[in-house]
This record gives sequence, structure tokens and C-alpha cells, in this order.
Amino acid sequence: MAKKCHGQTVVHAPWGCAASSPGCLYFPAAATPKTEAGCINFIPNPSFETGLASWLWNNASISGANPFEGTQEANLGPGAASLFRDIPIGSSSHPLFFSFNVFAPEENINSGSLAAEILWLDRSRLPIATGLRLFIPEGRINNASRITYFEATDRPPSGTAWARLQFSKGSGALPDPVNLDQVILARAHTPNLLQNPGFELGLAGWASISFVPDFAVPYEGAAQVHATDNGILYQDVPLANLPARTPLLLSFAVSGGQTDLSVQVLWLDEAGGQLEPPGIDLFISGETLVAQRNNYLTYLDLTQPAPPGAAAARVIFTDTIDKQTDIFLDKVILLRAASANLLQNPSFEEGLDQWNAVNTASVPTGDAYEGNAVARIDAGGGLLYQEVELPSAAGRCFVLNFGYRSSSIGVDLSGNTLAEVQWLDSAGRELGTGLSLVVPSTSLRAQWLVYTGITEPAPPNAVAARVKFTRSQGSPEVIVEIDKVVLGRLI
Ligand SMILES: [Ca+2]
Ligand SMILES: [Ca+2]
Ligand SMILES: [Ca+2]
Repeated sequence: MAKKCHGQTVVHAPWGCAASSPGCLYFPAAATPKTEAGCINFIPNPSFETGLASWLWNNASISGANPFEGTQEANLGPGAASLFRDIPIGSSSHPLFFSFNVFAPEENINSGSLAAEILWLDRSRLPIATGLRLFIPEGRINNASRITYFEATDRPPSGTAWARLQFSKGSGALPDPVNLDQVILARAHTPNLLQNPGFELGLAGWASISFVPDFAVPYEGAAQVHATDNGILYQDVPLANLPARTPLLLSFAVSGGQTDLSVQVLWLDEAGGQLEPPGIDLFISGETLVAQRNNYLTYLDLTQPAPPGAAAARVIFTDTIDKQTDIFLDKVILLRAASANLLQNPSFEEGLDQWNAVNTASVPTGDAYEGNAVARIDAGGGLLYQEVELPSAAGRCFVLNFGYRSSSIGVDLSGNTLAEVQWLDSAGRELGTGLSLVVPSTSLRAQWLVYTGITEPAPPNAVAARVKFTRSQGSPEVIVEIDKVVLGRLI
């Protein structure tokens, strides 16, 4: 329905006044939030495929020029801009896991700052507390790469019924637009378990060799850590307040060049002794970071359940400086999760073992997203899938995360890749699609992009899932690679 607002006709959203006109007042309706399945992505239209429906905005628009996911993305700016909406989240005390992808679509050197904020609102939609405020400094977002952000809120206070999600963009050196796509807000079991996770307090809470605080254009906030020599950085997180055998989610952001990085979650017993094997053991090649052209690359992974006797988890970064180069780290996240990564051979380090493929090969490479090998899908098109059992899946949602890159700069026909999670019954028959991500061709040469999605709740008779990547035909010179695929549960 439409209504008049300051003389302009605006579309009336299910709640309030979905006005795009600056100065249009926003009237919160005292609506009762709908009860939703607790594990879903709370954001309908998370990829702006129905434009700015249900969002309120100032100086924002939609384009289809260079979407990260699907066919459209939101554009903020040029100049100051904002985009926000209120989302019913029920009365649970679960913190929220938050993700989005940003990109500057034009050649520019200064894209302006961006703040992403989550406010907790009561049933009358009056703000009662801040859930998080993530600040991306001016100059961090540029046209060289898309950056995927991960963050976790604190616990919503008693009385919270809604979350207000708002993006606000400052002015940079014009033109300074910022594209935004694939926004996720989903329940998590815990807030971030790490202290000083974004290094805004320097090295407080961390043990360090060679890593020092640094304040030049961080991934988020006003600080990061930096090493120019072989270094180690770690923090121990006690597990005493978590259930036994819990898995954990790890996320972090890294940039730099020619510096190999090892990232592990180690399990420690009461005496501080290490329990084998590590919960997470990742290798990121320096060549991978060089190819990102100083843009931060993010990672998300799930540990195996903590072993019996584990008293703490140690998150540890070890870098090996090959030449006189730099490495930067920011925003490390450790959350209680609800499952390990359910996929086998998720990073293609053992070839295509456990995967089914057509016109796809596991290829050794010096600049994999993770490890030393990737899955490469032929230019003529091809596919790749793995089926996994889902114990007690009914009503539960799953997070899918993977690295993707293509080299389509200057090429018109690069093909599209569809990433899907399909539900299967006990006879292996398809029950429907739980998640579909459309990964369009990009104009970025050989940079890794990080895709994440949350499935719908699994139907009652789902006992397995198929994780599937299918690529359509592209020009012969265009490669498409997939690496380090994660499927698991946040809650
Ligand atoms: Ca989109
Ligand atoms: Ca920071
Ligand atoms: Ca790999």
C-alpha cells in the first residue's frame, strides 16, 4: 500500500514507512514480531534480489552492474548514505552471527568509511542496547577486491524483540560509492569468546612474538596487528563454561604478501599440554595474499568437537616471512558452534576424494584459498558435488561457506556458478533446495571471494544433504576455482 510522506508517495512496508526520501520520518509500528524458525537467516531478501524491499534508505539504490551474489546489489552513495531495517528476532537470548560483502564498483582511491550497526529494540521498537558496531575505515573498501565481513553481537538483553540493522556510509573522495550484497544475520550460541578480538586494545589478551599493533587502514576499527618477521600470535580461551565436546567456529581476516600463514585451533588440557589432533589446521600461502592486492581476505571454519579433557582452546597464528614483507591480521572470532565441518576433503588437498565431478579436477597451486590445491571447473562448464549425512537434521539450518575465484577480466563470457545445498531423503531422493547462491562472473582477476549462506530449516525427512557447484560455459581463458568448502551448524 502507498501513503503520503512529506508530500511524496512512498511504498508502505509491512511495518512503518519504507521511505526513500531524505527527511521522511520513520514511524515504528507497535507490531508483535512474527515467530520465525530460530536458525534461519533473519534477513528476507538478503541479497537485494527484490531491490530495497523492506529496507529504509537515504541515498541508496540498486544496480545489477557487478553483483556479488545473484543479479543485483545495493549501492550506497556517492557521498553520505544509509540503509537500515528492523528485523523481528523473537525473544531468545542468542547472540547473532553477522556477515556481509562490500565492494567499490569504480576506479577510485578513497571509498569513504562504512559503519554497520545492530541495535536491540524492545517490542515497541525502542532501542534498548547496542549489539555491535563495526567500523570500516575510509580507504579500506576499494575496487580491487570484494571484502566479506564476519562479526558476532553480544547477547540481546531481556526484553529484546527486534534487531535494527543499519549501514551508514561516510563521504570519501568522490566518486566513492560502496556496493553491498549478501547480508546474513543468524543466531549463534555465544558471543565472541576471544578477548580484544579486533586488536583495538593492541596486544592485550594476546601472546605475541614479532606481531605489533598497527593503525594503518585496518580491516575494521582503528587497529590491527602487523608482523615483518617470523611471528607467533595466540590466545587461550577456557572451555569451562561450554558443554563438553563442543565444536567451535573460527573466523579471521588476513592481508599481506609473500608470507605463509599457519592458523590453528589447538586443544589444551588442564596442565596446558596439547591434545592431538588440532581442531583446525589451515595453511594460507603468501602468494594467495599477494594476489589479493593488499585487500583483506576472510576465513571461516569449524573445529571438530573438543576432545575429552580439553580445558582450553588456543587460537594460534604462525607466519613465515619469506622476504621483507608484511602480514596483517584483524578481527578474530571464536564462537561455540553446533557441528564440525560435515564435508570430507573440504579443501581438495586429497584430490577429488569424496567428491563427484564432471569436467572438474583437483589442481595443485601456489595460491589456493587454503592449502596447496583447489577444485578447478573446466571453461566448457562442469560440476562438483558431495553428499553428507545429516544426523537429526529436521528443523535445523546449516551454514555454507567457500572460497571462489575466476579470472574473467576483459572477457564477456565467463560463465556463472551455482552453489546449492539440496536435501535428500533416506533413499537419496531430492526433497528440495535448502540454499542457492548464484555466483556471477566478476571482473576481478584471480582474487579469492568468500561466499556464505544459511539454509532454510531442513525438512522432517531430510537425512542427508548434497553440496553442489555447477558452472555454465565460459570463454576458454577463464578459470573458475572452488576451495575450502564448509557445511555445518551454528546452532
Ligand atoms: Ca545480490
Ligand atoms: Ca581492528
Ligand atoms: Ca585447498
